[in-house]
Amino acid sequence: MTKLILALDVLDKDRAIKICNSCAPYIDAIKIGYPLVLSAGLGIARDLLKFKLPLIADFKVADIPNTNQLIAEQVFSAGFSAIICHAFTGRDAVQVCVDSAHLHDGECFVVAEMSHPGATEFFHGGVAERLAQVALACRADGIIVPATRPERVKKLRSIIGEKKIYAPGVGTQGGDLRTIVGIVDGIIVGRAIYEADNPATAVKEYHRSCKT
Ligand code: OMP
Repeated sequence: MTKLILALDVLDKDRAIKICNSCAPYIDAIKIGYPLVLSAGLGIARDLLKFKLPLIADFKVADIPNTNQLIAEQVFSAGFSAIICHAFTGRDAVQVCVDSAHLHDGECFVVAEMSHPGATEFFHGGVAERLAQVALACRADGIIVPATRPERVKKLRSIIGEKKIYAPGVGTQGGDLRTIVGIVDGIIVGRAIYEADNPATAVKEYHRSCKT
């Protein structure tokens, strides 16, 4: 069973709630980040908590340890249950995100390799592998990998072992759902659901693929 995580990158609070109303029964978590939080405010977390689903804060935190800690504290105080951070900042900066998450009974996911075409510029040549090692060393709960590159997912799985792998990039970014669904613990899907003519129909399709 693969988790289905809705990436809710819309800008309007009412639209966000409406999408969640139709999608909530078919998803395992909601992920929000800068687009919705900058437009609707951090209080949107409270509004989404009523769906009783884990809420993932995708701020791709990438600062010095002290600033990362301040960000993580805000995230978990707002009711999020997981945070996503970058690891190129180094082990100490990742560790505070992991520690803050675990202090709040939450989870921390580390970006190992990104899904867009330009990601090959810096994440290849051994970098993603090293970032996955940092995630492992810091006892992060999992990594983010590109659904657009299944061969890379397999390579990073060999490093991360049993830890969770969440993969964005199916649907609009071109990743093939059927190839990816069996080799990750969760897929992250945004536009292919919330921009569909009927998000409820779209989410049910993804749900079926994840649960069979
Ligand atoms: P869609 O392309 O609309 O399905 O959205 C994908 C979601 O996953 C967006 O919220 C992205 O910010 C996020 N994402 C990526 O697309 N690629 C990555 O490498 C990492 C993420 C992420 O960390 O969630």
